[in-house]
Amino acid sequence: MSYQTLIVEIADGVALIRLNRPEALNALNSQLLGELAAALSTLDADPAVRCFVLTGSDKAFAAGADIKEMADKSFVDMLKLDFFGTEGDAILRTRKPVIAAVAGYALGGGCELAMMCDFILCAENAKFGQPEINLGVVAGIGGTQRLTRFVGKSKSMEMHLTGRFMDAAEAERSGLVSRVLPLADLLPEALATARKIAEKSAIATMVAKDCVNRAYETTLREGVLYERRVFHALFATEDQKEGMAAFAEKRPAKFADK
Ligand code: CO8
Repeated sequence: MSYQTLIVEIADGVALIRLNRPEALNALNSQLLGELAAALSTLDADPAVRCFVLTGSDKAFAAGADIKEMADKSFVDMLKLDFFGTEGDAILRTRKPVIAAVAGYALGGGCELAMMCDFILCAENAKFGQPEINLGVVAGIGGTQRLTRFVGKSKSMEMHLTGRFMDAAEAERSGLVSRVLPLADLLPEALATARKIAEKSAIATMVAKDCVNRAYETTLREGVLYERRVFHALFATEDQKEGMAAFAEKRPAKFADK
């Protein structure tokens, strides 16, 4: 696989995908989005990959959708292109865990892309924002919905109405990111976290991801019922037998994804 706007490296069960349009602070144009969707769906089916890390540069995870590409589009153009519709679906369909490692700007579509990942680790220099209001538009790939679920209505509304940025400390305080790290530690720690996930049963990680995501899609009662059924179902796997036997025998588990 070779890409013009991404750098992809696979090691120890982890696929590191780096957004690579430094000249535009990784602005998401259709080429990058198409390549990202293709890479994720190809690698999601690759048994050598058990977890993803999605990152950008030290200066920008992504500074939003590519404003220059969008500027002259009409309503009909956007409707026909379904800009980011298909690509966004490909990201959300990824069954293996995806960690966003955010340094620098994660703005507009960049913030929305990070929020589509399973969790966000960020560097101390991270800046999150939905500044679309300054361009005379609003978030278009889930920002009004996801940011509100992450940080609550008041903060989300303020960010969408004013376009102000949230720094790393505020993002952690508000539940947008799981941890803040010094910039130099961000990628090593994201990769170490991904390797830790890659050691688990791939069946259990897939199911855990599915269950947590249910919390966003359904009522508490339905979500708890769903979790209980899949918990029961995991007792049909060899990995459950191995994991529990390994605990009792005081040894590390060797999962076979069966
Ligand atoms: N699109 C295109 N080019 C960009 C973008 C962008 N979003 N962001 C930065 N660039 C380019 C700049 O134009 C500049 O290029 P050049 O050197 O050719 O002039 C280069 O990247 C470097 O940027 P700056 O010189 O501006 O760097 P600064 O450090 O001075 O500023 C900022 C950094 C604050 C991040 C600034 O670049 C900025 O404000 N960028 C735009 C942020 C923004 O408004 N993002 C939201 C975009 S809209 C969006 O994401 C909608 C998502 C939903 C779409 C779905 C459609 C259905």
